[in-house]
Amino acid sequence: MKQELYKKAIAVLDANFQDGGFTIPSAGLYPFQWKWDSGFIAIGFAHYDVEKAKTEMRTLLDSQWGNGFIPHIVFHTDNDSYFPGADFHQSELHPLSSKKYRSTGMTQPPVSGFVLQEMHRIAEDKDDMLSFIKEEIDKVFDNHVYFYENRDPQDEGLVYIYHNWESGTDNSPVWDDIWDTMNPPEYNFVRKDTTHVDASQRPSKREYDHYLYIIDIAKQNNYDDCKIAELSPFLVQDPLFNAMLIKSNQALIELYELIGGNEEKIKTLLNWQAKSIKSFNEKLFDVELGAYVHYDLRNEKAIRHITSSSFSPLFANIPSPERAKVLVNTMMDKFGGDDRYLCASFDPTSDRFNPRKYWRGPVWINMNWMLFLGLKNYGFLDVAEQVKKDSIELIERYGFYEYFDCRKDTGDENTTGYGGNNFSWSAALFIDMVNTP
Ligand code: 2M8
Repeated sequence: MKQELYKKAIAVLDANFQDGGFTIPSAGLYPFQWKWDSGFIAIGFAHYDVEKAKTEMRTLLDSQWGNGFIPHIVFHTDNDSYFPGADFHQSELHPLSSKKYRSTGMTQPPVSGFVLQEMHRIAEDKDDMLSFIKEEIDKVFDNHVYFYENRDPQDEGLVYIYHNWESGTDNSPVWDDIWDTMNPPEYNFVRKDTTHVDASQRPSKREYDHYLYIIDIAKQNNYDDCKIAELSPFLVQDPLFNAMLIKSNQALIELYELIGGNEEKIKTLLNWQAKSIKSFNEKLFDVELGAYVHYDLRNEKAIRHITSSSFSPLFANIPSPERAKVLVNTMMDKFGGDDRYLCASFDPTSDRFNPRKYWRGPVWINMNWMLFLGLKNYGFLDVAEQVKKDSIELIERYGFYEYFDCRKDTGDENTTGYGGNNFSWSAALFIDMVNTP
């Protein structure tokens, strides 16, 4: 069975790989290249087609802007089955945007550093992979310079995101508190996502109004970072985003050490690391909740909800062993239980939890992959094993879907996986987890 599924995972990835040298997340629903998807996808390819893994990352890093920024979607084609597309985002408004690719003017979690390191770990021919990494690594470093120089206005070592789409966890209930502070206009537009996926599994029209309004503010200011920091109603220090930055910093340090002769960059990275990890632990940990939480920088207050992002610092070695224990207790207490798969994306004990809707509760394979590695790293081997087992079982039961119900019994025998099918990162990270003892 696993053998068959493994072949199917490869078939999903290969079918989603495009002539332009990138992989779409899911046919129909997501027809372009997405930043963090690409990173996870490259890890999957690295197990069986090294050239495709390299191409995926090369293409992504080729979309970098003159200021080091890497966009969240690269619009390689004129496909109009996705909204909002290139004409809405208008990346050309920014003076340093790529002249080669149209893109969005927002980014996504900084996965590239740790992805390069994973590719090196997986590669059989380490020398060959290291030469590839040598060609690309400075682009990732420049991307981190961009973050620390432009996204950290109070010089804390914690970077902000200015849009929920930058978080990757797009309509998490965490953002509801921010939507309450806004009153965007009613936009007239044609949704494309709900022609591919049942509307009950996607964000509402009113939520989209908020998403578009933030982009409009950024566009009115030509995507200028200082103006965005000053004016965006959404300005958040996200634990998942910052954990990935920290994980990638560490990966860059180790890769530069392997390459040799990059002392200045290593020094810079070490300074960022020390400051970021310290602030992360001081500012984002909520002792009462026993978990890391988001911080609303616009309204200067913590957003006190537990999400799967709350546990992502395990992946980046951020908590002390004692704090890691607290985190795992919180996770098992609120998200665990015999009747549930690990790990729901939002606190199942909250009244905002919705097991069917996008980032408001379902299980996501990329989050599980991170938790699996993080838990293992801290020695929580049983829980790590459970996260891996649950991920595989969900895929065996439903297929390579985008997200899954965390309830083992939904009360409806027609339950399927949710969102897009033949979803690339579910396939890619399945391949990686199966290969990781
Ligand atoms: C989802 O986000 C896009 C916008 O970026 C959408 O809903 O249209 C999210 O799950 C995001 O994390 C992911 O990268 C993207 C493509 O898989 O889909």
